[in-house]
Amino acid sequence: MPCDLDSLKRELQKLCCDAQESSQQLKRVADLPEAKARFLGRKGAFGPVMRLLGQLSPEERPAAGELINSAKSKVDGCFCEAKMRLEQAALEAKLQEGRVDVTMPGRRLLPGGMHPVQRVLDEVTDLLGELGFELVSGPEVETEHYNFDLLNMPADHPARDMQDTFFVEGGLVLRTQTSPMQVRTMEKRQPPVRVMAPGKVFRCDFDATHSPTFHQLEGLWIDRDVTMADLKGILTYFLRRLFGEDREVRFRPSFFPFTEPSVEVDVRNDAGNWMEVLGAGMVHPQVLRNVGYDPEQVQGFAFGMGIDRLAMVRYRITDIRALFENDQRFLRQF
Ligand code: 2NL
Repeated sequence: MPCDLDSLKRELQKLCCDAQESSQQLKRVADLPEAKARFLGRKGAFGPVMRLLGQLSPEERPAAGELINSAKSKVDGCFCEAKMRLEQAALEAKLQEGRVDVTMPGRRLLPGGMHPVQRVLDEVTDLLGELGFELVSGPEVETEHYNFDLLNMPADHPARDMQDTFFVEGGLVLRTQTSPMQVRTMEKRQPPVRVMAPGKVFRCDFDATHSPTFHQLEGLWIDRDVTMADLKGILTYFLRRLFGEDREVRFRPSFFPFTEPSVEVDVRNDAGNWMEVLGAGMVHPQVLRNVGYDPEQVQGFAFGMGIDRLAMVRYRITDIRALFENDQRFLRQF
């Protein structure tokens, strides 16, 4: 090692050159601390130089110290510069990677449409709500007790046949109508009871006019003196609100096991044809007894309608399958 000021200068110059070169060759921020330590660290290249100080004469030492300090800060400056350069490069790379082409055309948003079945259902529940019917809903998987027995359809009744009903493990069925919900409501409450029960129902039947899953809404009004006249008045008003003020409405005698007497209700369409839209009747005394009511004290009417059928009449849809195939070209019309 040299031991005079001149050779110290030369040595420091060489260190500075080395540091500059080393810092300029750095490629990653992560490598920087180690490279810097090789010069300025505890065991770095400046160590031997410091030891050299001791060998100089006391007169030379202050000047030598100054030279060393200035060299150190030069070296430090080299690495500072390198750090800035590398950080800038990393930022550029990151920006480049996440670049967004703001001139690209956007994705087209297809407007959603309300399904015709939901539209009709909303309309019907709004209307019946105005008339004082409260909405109730319940399970789609039912016991045979609620789906059939309490509705006056005993075990040997043809409606319980395998061909119509989906049977589920454990003696349960997929409800074939929404009446079980009305039965459950009557069991829980005392008259007056005025409720509507909309929902999915299930029948083992599948062709152009039948879907295995469809939508039904039933209504029920029980009080001390609800009569067949109320049934006719309310249903006529309801259908005219739905299909138009001057719509012709017709009641035909019919049969259901859970009502007596029973009717079917038609409206005349624009082509002059009668379309069946409702089934209804005075609740059968046996059904009233089954839920713990006294048919000598209370009576009332019930009605049921297929919402899918109503939507088909309303929107002149001829194939029921259009309602659940979810073809965008069809649904977009609503
Ligand atoms: C139809 C006919 C109907 C009922 C449903 C009912 C419910 C209870 C008691 C008595 Cl809890 N009846 N519901 C009555 C008559 C007809 O539906 O054509 N549905 C699509």
